[in-house]
This record gives sequence, structure tokens and C-alpha cells, in this order.
Amino acid sequence: MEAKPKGPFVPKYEDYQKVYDAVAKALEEHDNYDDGSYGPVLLRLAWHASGTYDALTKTGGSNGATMRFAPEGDHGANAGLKAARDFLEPIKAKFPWITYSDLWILGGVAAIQEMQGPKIPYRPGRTDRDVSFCTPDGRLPDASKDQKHIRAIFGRMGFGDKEMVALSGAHALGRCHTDRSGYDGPWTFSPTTLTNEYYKLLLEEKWAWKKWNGPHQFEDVKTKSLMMLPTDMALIKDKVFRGYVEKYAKDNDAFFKDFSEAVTTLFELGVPFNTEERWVFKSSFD
Ligand code: CCH
Repeated sequence: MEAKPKGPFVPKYEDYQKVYDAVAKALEEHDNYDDGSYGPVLLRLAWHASGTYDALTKTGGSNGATMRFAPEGDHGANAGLKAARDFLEPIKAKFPWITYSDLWILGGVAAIQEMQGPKIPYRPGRTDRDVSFCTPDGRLPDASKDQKHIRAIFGRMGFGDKEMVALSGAHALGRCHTDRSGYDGPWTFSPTTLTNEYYKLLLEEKWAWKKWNGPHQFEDVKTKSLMMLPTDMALIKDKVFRGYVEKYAKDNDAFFKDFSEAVTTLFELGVPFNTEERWVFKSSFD
């Protein structure tokens, strides 16, 4: 009889690929949500877990998964993200060795890749922390603001102008919900496929203030079915930001490269890794 391996289970690349595969399978199975995919809201969960990072005090970021706790989970910016956390629960139950913090980020990686975005190299090593590590409200961006606010928020995380515009391309995906942010509608006609369409639409469509009782947002004049937030429009009002918007609108490969690099940085902010090695997971269609 073969002896059972002794000592604690140390997960390897193959084990994390199994978790990736389980997320990809669940994404395919649960296609009755929103525009047909949990992908966008999974990405938003990973981004809101990471985007609380403050480079000065080295607090916040994806290490900890503190959005599980009421103070942070109840922040206005996180409204609706319970859908993404609940989506991942059965996967956590199947692979109890993975931390919530690593799982939420792996969920974001899988969401991007399964929605035909670029590969996002991944490192595990996040640990779950208690409620005392919850970040104060107000660290995530406020969509009603302008370029000054964007630079203040993403600058606090340590990002420059190029990364700010590249990361914003995530708004090719998903939609706004009136019962979450108060805003309404998708940014593009293909909200479950990652492309550079967001930049193209910003430049090519005519945008006007939407006439309604909700918060100030823009709609495309032609079809009135797409939207932009004030912070999205700031990317074409600001000259430096606009240069990157024009570049990404013309060149999807350049967008994918810069997006992948910026997202990899975002997902690792404030995480004390003990490995340099990053893994690239196979997508379901590779
Ligand atoms: Fe975003 N985002 N985001 N966003 N976001 C919203 C939805 C998504 C801002 C505001 C909003 C990033 C940057 C910004 C996604 C990814 C990213 C919504 C609607 C608002 C409001 C929420 C709702 O009602 O459900 C602002 C402001 C900024 C920056 O200034 C970055 C960076 C990323 C990722 C890299 C994704 C994906 C969604 C769609 C979620 C869904 O449920 O469909």
C-alpha cells in the first residue's frame, strides 16, 4: 500500500489551474445573469478588493479580502458585489485551501481571460485578514468627478496616466445598475467581450447628457442605448489622457499589452509575496 504524503498540502500551479477551470465552468453554466455572464461583476470584485490600496501607508489592497466584513462590504462603491462573492462561494467550498483573497483575484483573472481579454499573469500568496483591516470609505473612485479626481485616486495607488487610461478600458465590459451605483446601462454593445471598443466609442460617438431623474451621465446621441460616466468623459477632455485613448482606439494589441500589465500590478498592490514567479493559466478555449 502506498503511503499517504505527510505534512500540510502545498498547492501548486496545477491546483490553481483547477480553481481557474472551476471558475470558467461556473461562468459558462450561469449564463442567465445580466448580459449573459458573471464575468464583469467578478472583475469588478477583484478591482474593488485591490483598488483600496494606499501606497503611502501601505494599507488596503487585495491582501485580506476585508470586503467580507460589513464596514467595507457596505461602502456605497461596493453595492452589488455580493453577487460576485456569492458566485465564488461554491468554488471556495470545493477548494477550501485557497484563501478568499487569492480566490477573488483568480476570479478576476479568469473573468478577463474567459471574456477573451489578454492573459493576466498570477501569483498566489494573499492571506485573509480580520475586520480590523477594513479600509475607510472613499478610497475608490467617484464617477461624478473629473480628471483631477482620477489622478488623485489612482495616483494614491501608485499609477501613472497611461495605466489610468488602460485600466479604464475595463468599461468595455458590464453595465451600470440603478439599484447599485444609480447609473444605468452598458458602455458598449458587447459587454461580455473585452475589446478596445470603449475607446472607439468614446471618440467616435456623439455624447450628450442623458435627460432623466438619475445621476448625471452621458448617452450616445444615435441609439441612446449606451452610456458614459463623467469620469469616462474626462478621459477625452484631458489632453494627456486623450492621447492614450486615441492610441488604444487604433491598436487593440497595444491596449491588451498595457491593460494586462496594469491589471497585474493592480491585483498585486500591497501583497507581501514570497515568490517572484507568476503563472499564466490556460483559458477554456486555449
Ligand atoms: Fe468601473 N464602474 N469604475 N472600473 N467597472 C462600474 C462598473 C464596472 C468607475 C465606476 C463604475 C474601473 C474604474 C472605474 C468595472 C471595472 C473597472 C460602475 C457601475 C461604476 C459607477 C456599477 C453598477 O452600477 O453596478 C470609476 C469612477 C472608475 C475610475 O475612475 C476599473 C479600473 C476597472 C477594472 C480594471 C467593471 C467590469 C464594471 C461592470 C460591473 C458589472 O456589474 O457589470
